[in-house]
Amino acid sequence: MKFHLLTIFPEFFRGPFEHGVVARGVAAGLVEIRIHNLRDWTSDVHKTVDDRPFGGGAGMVLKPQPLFEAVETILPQRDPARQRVILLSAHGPLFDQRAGRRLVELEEVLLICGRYEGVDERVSEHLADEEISIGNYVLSGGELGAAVVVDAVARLIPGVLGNQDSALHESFSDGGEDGEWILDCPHYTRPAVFRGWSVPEVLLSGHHEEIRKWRRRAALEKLNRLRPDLLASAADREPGELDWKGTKSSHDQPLSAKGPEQE
Ligand code: 9D3
Repeated sequence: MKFHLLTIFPEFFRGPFEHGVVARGVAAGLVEIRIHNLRDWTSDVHKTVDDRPFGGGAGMVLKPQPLFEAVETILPQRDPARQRVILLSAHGPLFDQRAGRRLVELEEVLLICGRYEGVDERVSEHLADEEISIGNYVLSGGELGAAVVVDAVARLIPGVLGNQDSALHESFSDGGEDGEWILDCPHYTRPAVFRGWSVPEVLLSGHHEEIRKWRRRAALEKLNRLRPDLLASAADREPGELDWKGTKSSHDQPLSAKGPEQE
């Protein structure tokens, strides 16, 4: 799968893509990442990519011309079945695991990173196929969002995760439907007692069936405590299996989430 990133900060991506799963996917030839400098599509001596907003107001806006010409050069024939042009923007629908599973079906994704106060609206209207936000907070530009999307999608490409990880993949860490991707039991490693805190006895018992049941229950208890909003959708998907009743409710716990955000 090929990712294109269009940015005014090409150096930004050195770090995130040169480590871990994404770097492994690139090394294995399963992921290709091409970083494009938006300024390569300017024609003035100052390589101007931004301009003042019509109608006045603070800040600068990314000009449409370099963005249109860049996208048209990078993807000269656009095939919506295989390719997608995505504008990272604070206003798009939120990226989530489901969106990641949709994007991994594509062959080529071009991520446009906005900057400054914004991007000329004609990019959203006539150039990008869709917009994506990575969360309800204000970032300074699309680069972090693009790195998040590449990481989340790249690890879904078959073969990118090692054997160890892909085993997890098949149980419940990344797999199926809403909520299930986050369903993960607490993990412990040595020592069995650390500063007086013991590892749950069952994990040391060697009783594999008991361990499996404990892990399922502990995962659900944690989900119910920290993300009751997701538990509801996970419970819908697997009737009967998500026996979370009797686990601690969010109201018992100071760490609890408030539930679905009202924004
Ligand atoms: C403070 C400026 N805002 C006006 C009230 C609008 C605004 C413009 C530009 C907010 C953010 C940005 C830059 N953000 C992104 O390009 C961005 C983003 C984000 O801010 N939040 C979550 N996901 C993303 S993806 C790209």
